[in-house]
Amino acid sequence: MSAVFSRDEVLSAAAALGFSGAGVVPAEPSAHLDAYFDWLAQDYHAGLYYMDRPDRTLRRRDLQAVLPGAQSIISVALDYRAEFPPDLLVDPSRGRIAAYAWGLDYHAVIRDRLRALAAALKKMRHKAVVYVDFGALLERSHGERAGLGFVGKNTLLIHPRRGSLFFLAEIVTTAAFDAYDAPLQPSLSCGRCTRCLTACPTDAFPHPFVLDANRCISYHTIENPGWIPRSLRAKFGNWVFGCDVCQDVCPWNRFAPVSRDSAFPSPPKHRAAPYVRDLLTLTDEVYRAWYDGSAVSQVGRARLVRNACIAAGNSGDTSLIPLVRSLTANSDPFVRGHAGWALWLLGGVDALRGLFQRESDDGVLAELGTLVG
Ligand code: B12
Ligand code: SF4
Ligand code: SF4
Repeated sequence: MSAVFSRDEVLSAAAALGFSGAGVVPAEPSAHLDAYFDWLAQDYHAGLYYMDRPDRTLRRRDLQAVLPGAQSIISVALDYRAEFPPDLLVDPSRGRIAAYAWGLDYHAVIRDRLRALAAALKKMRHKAVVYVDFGALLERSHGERAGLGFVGKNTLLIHPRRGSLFFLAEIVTTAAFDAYDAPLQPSLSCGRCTRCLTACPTDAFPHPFVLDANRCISYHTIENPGWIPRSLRAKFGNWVFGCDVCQDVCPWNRFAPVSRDSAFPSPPKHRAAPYVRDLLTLTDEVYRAWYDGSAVSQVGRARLVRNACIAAGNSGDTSLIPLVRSLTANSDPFVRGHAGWALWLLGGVDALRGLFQRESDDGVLAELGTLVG
């Protein structure tokens, strides 16, 4: 077994695989573990129960639980910014999809490339585990240690020349390296800027550097499988999958380069800003044709239609009333309930007449009951 690997060689190999940044650090726990445990203690993880599972908290605390004998972490970044007409994104007749989901699903794209990198380590009989997003690893914290950026007040990892529109992923390995990377200079930071904190539509930052997922549009549109809190819905605007507001306002993203990676091309309109009308009538076939292979395919059609009901309500477009009304007979109770809310917003209490008689789901009845007061 080769004792020590060359840092420069592994970084060149990462660049050859298309990664826009890479760094190597010793396999030590995050210096901000306390911030993670405070976050859990405040229930800021909302319904992301996997964040609090004992086996997961153990792995975040102790990298030896991830891989016995772990010596190093290779952190990589992949830019995903693509060009798209900005006026279409803010058109209320269109739903808005977060930019990270416009291209191919990054989990698959990155996993395949990192496996190629890990194969070189395995060839030398080292162990190597590939992590992309889902793993029990504080990716931003390790990325920060590896010099891939600094943590902004919006909690994103920001690179001074590339902004924050990049994904992170890692290889944890038993291999040791001849040199290790260091964090960026401490002078690179948010300074006095607070734009993201004030721009967040739902006030999801209780403090700088801390996000409460219970209030985050990204959490609710992607991860929440059920009822979206009524008090937040009107603040969602036209977001139907994820949210980019705290990145769009960040001055560092003026420097975010357009990705040259074939996995993240300029998207067709339905990938970034589909008409709300089209989402309200989305069939399984069209859903598959439009979103197969993208991160949007992970949430399922019903959740996207539920989110489109909120965007329909927020659009103020009364021509959508017939489509929203027909969704109050949908087979999915969450679609029916959120369609009821949109109908109430667009047509008032009178528009809800007749819905109670044919409804049998307790959750939907409770939702409608609250709307009529
Ligand atoms: C859970 C999760 C979410 C949750 C919660 C987000 C959150 N802020 O915690 C939700 C669903 C809301 C979410 C949303 C998004 N996510 Co997300 N998410 C994750 C996931 C799976 C875990 C994050 C986590 O551990 N949170 C717990 C908190 C406590 O940890 P943390 O925010 O990472 O912060 C650590 C923390 C603990 O170590 O302390 C740090 N720290 C460092 N310096 C300092 C300084 C101070 C003062 C403090 C207090 C803390 C601190 C350090 O940065 C990661 C992937 C992963 N495995 O890491 C992706 C990840 C963070 N998400 C990502 C993305 C792209 C997004 C979205 C942009 C998607 C979208 N457009 O809708 C939004 C952005 C919202 C936002 N402002 O963060 C990327 C971020 C890339 C980047 N450049 O930062 C990641 C890394 C996925 C990936 N593999 O690329 N996400
Ligand atoms: S993703 Fe949107 S809702 Fe979530 S913290 Fe950022 S601006 Fe707020
Ligand atoms: S908007 Fe300002 S405060 Fe927020 S992350 Fe960017 S630089 Fe930091």
